Amino acid sequence: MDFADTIPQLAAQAIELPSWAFGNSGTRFKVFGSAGTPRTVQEKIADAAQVHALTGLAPKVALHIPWDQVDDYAALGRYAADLGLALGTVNSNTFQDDLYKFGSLTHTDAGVRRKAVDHHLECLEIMNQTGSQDLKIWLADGTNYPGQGDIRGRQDRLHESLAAIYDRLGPEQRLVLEYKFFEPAFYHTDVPDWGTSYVQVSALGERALVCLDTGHHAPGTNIEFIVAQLLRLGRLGSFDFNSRFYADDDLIVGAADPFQLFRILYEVVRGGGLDPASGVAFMLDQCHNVEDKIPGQIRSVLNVQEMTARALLVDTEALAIAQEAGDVLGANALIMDAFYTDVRPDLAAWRESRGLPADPVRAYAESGYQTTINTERTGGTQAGWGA
Ligand code: PSV
Ligand code: MN
Repeated sequence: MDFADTIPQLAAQAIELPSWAFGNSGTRFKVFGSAGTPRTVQEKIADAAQVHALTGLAPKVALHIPWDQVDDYAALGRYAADLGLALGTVNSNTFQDDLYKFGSLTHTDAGVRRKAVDHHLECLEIMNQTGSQDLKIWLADGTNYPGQGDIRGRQDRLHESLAAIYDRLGPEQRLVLEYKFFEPAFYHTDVPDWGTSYVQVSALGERALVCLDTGHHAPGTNIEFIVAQLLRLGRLGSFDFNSRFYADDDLIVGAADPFQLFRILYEVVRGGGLDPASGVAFMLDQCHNVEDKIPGQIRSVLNVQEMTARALLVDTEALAIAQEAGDVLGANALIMDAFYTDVRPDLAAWRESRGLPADPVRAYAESGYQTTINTERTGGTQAGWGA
């Protein structure tokens, strides 16, 4: 394939931005504030609109509830639409309330489970107003010590709670269950891996799917294998893209290991996941702790686009022949040829042909937007991860 052949698929690519990427974030040691940080969800959406305007790649913003709570979600949807965006995935949050110290959907106390289920029903109500398709569930549930909880009983209760939520999905809505191998619980986590998520969502029904966060695996995990398997099973609902060196680092996607991102996207292409009809949602789940947030998000969507373009360049016919012939090095060379192809000049020219800046990061720096928000956004409380 030449670059020109990849354009129809690149043109259909849409990456959802997380509202929380625009707020201040940090580690348990320090959250640094920065000039121009949004104080409201409306300001977060306005910042996300900059990313889309300069890249043409990010038409949706995901919300996190209660961080992005407002009185009128339909009005928030209209506000986003006026800026050229739609509201996307709604993320629930049962990890910051004292009530959930020992679990939420898995808790032994039926009253706590009820509260956690009700929170998800509230998220579904918000989705009805915003027109969002996906309810994304990530649970902090787990235990820190052997014997602390009944691991098996927790799985049973998780199923019951998820079923109560699934029952209330609208006909166009989906439930996506995200897994994470550790943190904040360290001995066991109730949804630690894709297999557990797959088992739980399969028991619910066809509109329950797995969310794969690229930062949620042990070092050395072959994530592209998981992508291939979930696509094969028809259960890959969405990605949370980010990158990691050590743990759930939430760094810019493709920054730590662009080759891994390429390999993941190659399996997406191979499994038909780029086709919008596949229903795979591409989301970022990142925080920008020390770098500027808007250019950080611009860099992120460009990284996904660049590795998608390279993945599309793999000569799949020649690869199939090499694989069948047992030509190990020949097959590997075909993958590496695509990975080492610098698509940036072609992407820049293609962007310009559509009226977008050749270099969106530079265009943002020259736009004056950052200076404007730095001076205008004074007073109020800056939004942060968790607020
Ligand atoms: C958990 O680490 C997670 O990846 C989930 O997607 C949360 O909703 C998100 O991070 C919050 O940043
Ligand atoms: Mn995530």
